[in-house]
Amino acid sequence: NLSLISKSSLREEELPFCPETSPYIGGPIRVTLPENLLLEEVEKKNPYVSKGGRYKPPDCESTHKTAVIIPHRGREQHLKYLLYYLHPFLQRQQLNYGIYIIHQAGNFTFNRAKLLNVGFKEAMKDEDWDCLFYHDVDLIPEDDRNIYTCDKFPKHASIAMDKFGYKLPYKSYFGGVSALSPEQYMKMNGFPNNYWGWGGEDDDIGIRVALSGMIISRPSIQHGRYKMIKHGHDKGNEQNPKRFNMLTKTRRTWRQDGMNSLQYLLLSKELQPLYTNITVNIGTDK
Ligand code: UDH
Ligand code: NGS
Repeated sequence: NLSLISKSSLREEELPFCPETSPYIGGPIRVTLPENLLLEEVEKKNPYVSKGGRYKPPDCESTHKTAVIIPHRGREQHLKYLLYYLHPFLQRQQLNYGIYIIHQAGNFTFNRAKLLNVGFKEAMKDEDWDCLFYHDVDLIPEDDRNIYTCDKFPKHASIAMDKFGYKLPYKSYFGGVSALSPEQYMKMNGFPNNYWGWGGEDDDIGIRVALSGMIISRPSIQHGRYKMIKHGHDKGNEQNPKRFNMLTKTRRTWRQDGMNSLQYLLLSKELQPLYTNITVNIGTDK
């Protein structure tokens, strides 16, 4: 039906821009983890989310395009709770957004930072995102005013986590949730690919920010609050004994190791109802 098609495209062109501050944003969020929550219920609660976990405000044109990149393996329970909170949270902010799960295939040692590099590369093939949020699966934002857009400098968002008593554990901490524009990301050659196992990769990323001539931006301590879903160490993500030594060398390695040396094998890309699932073989430590 031609007249319908032209009508709907006209409507889209005529949408006004969304206001600078969304009228749907509230304050603190009381995070609880409902027992027996099903992914189907999360789908039902988010009827305006389209295939691959994409959303645009229906009544205005968003001025922000944000991709959320989540490194993942074997944390389906956490993922379910994160999606339950994150979709409505991002919709209240009137963002044009997409959620990507970067799933590490196989049982080799986990590599969070390399998965995030894959997420950047794959997400940018889909869309000209102007901001990418790098988001641990177990961190749920606790305040609506923690806006998921990028700042002038790389942003560390999870500055007040419950497990650290709602303050930074140390001054240069850059773990959990961070946000960079593609320009900021490329300026620091992305993230390191060589941190296999737990620890240090977030510190390396923080060091890269400084080495590439930028500074860390942070939300206010009242807004950057997160609840961490409690868990133990994962099998396959044992502490990386090399991390301290590697961190002394970042100054020498960051230009060679990062986006410009990233290699991986894309195994599948599925558009699930609530997220795009990218499954990848990232190899293993040599
Ligand atoms: N991740 C996975 N699967 C894994 C390992 C890590 O999905 O097997 C992802 C996930 O997004 C996670 C992130 O990588 O949020 C960071 O890993 P992590 O949550 O294991 O790291 P964190 O520092 O916790 O949060 C480490 C275990 C702390 C145990 C404390 C026991 N009291
Ligand atoms: C530091 C780690 C970071 C880690 C942070 C918080 O010591 O990777 O602790 O850890 N750096 C090194 O090991 C060099 S946590 O309390 O969440 O387990 O993110």
